This record gives sequence, structure tokens and C-alpha cells, in this order.
Amino acid sequence: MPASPRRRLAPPAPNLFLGLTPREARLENARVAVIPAPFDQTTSYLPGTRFGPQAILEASRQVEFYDEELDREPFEIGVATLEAIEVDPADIEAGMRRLEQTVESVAERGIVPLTLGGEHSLTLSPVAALQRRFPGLSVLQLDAHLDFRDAYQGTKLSHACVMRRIRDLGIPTVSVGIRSVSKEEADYVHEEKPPVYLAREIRAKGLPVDDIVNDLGNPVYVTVDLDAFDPSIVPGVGTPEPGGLLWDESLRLLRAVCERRQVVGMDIVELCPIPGQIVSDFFAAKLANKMIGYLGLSPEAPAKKRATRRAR
Ligand SMILES: [Mn+2]
Repeated sequence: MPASPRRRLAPPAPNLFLGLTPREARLENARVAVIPAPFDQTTSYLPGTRFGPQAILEASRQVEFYDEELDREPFEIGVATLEAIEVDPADIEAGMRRLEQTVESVAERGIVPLTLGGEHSLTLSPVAALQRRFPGLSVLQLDAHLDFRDAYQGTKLSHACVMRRIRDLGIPTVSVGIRSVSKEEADYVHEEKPPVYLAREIRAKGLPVDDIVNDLGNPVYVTVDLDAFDPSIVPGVGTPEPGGLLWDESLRLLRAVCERRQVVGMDIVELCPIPGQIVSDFFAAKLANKMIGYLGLSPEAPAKKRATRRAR
């Protein structure tokens, strides 16, 4: 095995996930559409999530095509990358509408949207679009925070409120990795009783994968706030919290969800790249490729015309 992935011979297209060629990343053949969504409006602590999507796309060019766990090249199921959503910081709602429309047209084609953020508030848009198509939708949230506040810093569209907005749509949620909760959110949990898996208990007893999957309805939308992970492995987030999820256990969960539920949409949000420090960017890119690989295990939608197998 080479120490680092071999570089492609042709100059890679700068904005396509994994550095695939436009031919390999054709939307007509895709089962997954990567949607860069550089939202960065309400991040409370450290801004910079607007740079997240592009950092993930750049880091993804260093991700090995072949996945040793799955013994396949995940991109073979067909992975397109769409133009980044246009986001005006002065009008976040317009950006959210654009994202919602994009997800809607992607889902109409039977393609799974994988949105790259960007701050977590964006998740409301794909979830709302997918709920219209999949009325029984439920949401799995990996996150340090519940995001159950009714409003935060004067807005109901804050990243600190996104899961509350989703629950307001009548969508059941399951939260995993939680370790930062406001009093208001604790009261809400006591009242509404959504399943919440605290990081402290996960660290003490292990991640209860079966319980979490059983709490989910079908189909499922998966939202991964990168601050769910321990900041020792993902420091590049706006609001790092100690005591988070680890890589392998999280993959076990994501794989189980893809194997036992129909996953109809996913996002990876809140990457706040640290200049000169690519560990978080690469983590997010590899996670995206893993999730695409696990999607390929799902029996619901077999691969369309396969992209050509080739070495990196
Ligand atoms: Mn969070």
C-alpha cells in the first residue's frame, strides 16, 4: 500500500467529491448527490462553517476509492456533486428555500441527497423536502447538542433550534452523543420524551446500536453534526465539547442504520476548517465516503448503471 493515495494523472475537477471526473459523477447515473451548502449565519462561538463544504470536497480527493471494510469502491453506486447552494448571509431563508428545492428535485429522481455544511440550521430544508415525499420520515441526529431550543439569539432558525423545528413538523427524532443541554431543552425532553443517548452513558456502557436503530422509524434521515465527535479527533468545529463519540463506534451505528432502514437523506454539518490543519476536513470527507458505502448496502435501491472501477 502506498503511504498516501496515488494522484490522478488527469487534473481533477476541483469541485467534485472524491475528485471524480465529470463523466464519473454524472447525475444520470447517480444514486447519491453531494450538495455543498455553505451556510454560516448563526454559528454561536466560532464562525467559519461557510468554508466547510469546499474543505470537505478538497480533502475528499485524498480519500482512497477502495474501502477495506466493504471490499468495494463506494463511488461505484454513482456519486454526483451539485453546484454549491448560493447563500446570502443577509437572507438565510432564501438560501434555505434554494436548498429545499434542490433536495426536492434530487429526491424526485430517486437520488439520495448528501448535504455538506455549513451550519446545522440548514438541516431543516432537506428534512422538510423529504418529509413531503416520505411521510413516515424520522431523523437520526449525531450531535453534542440537542438543538431543541425554541429560539436562540433572537432567531428560530438558529443551529441551536434546528431539531426543535424538525420536531415541530411532527417528525420523530433520535439524538446520539449529547453532552451539552440547556435547562429549557432538559424540560422539553422531560415533557416530550424523545429518545436521547447521552455521551456520558455511551462512554460508560458503549454505544447501544440496536436500541438506537429500534427507536428509529422508517425511512430515516441522518444528520451528523461533527461536534458529536470528540474534539480530540475532530477539532475543526464551531462549538467543540469534550467527551464525544469515536470513529469506529459511530461507523457501526451508521452501518446498522443503512442496513436496517431506508436512508433517504444525509448531511454532515458544522465543519469549521482550521487553517493548516486538515484532520477534521479529512475526517468529514472520509465519513461522507463511508456513509455512501453503507448506503450501497441498503437493499432498497440497487445501483444504477455502475461507474467504472479504477485505481486512484
Ligand atoms: Mn452541535
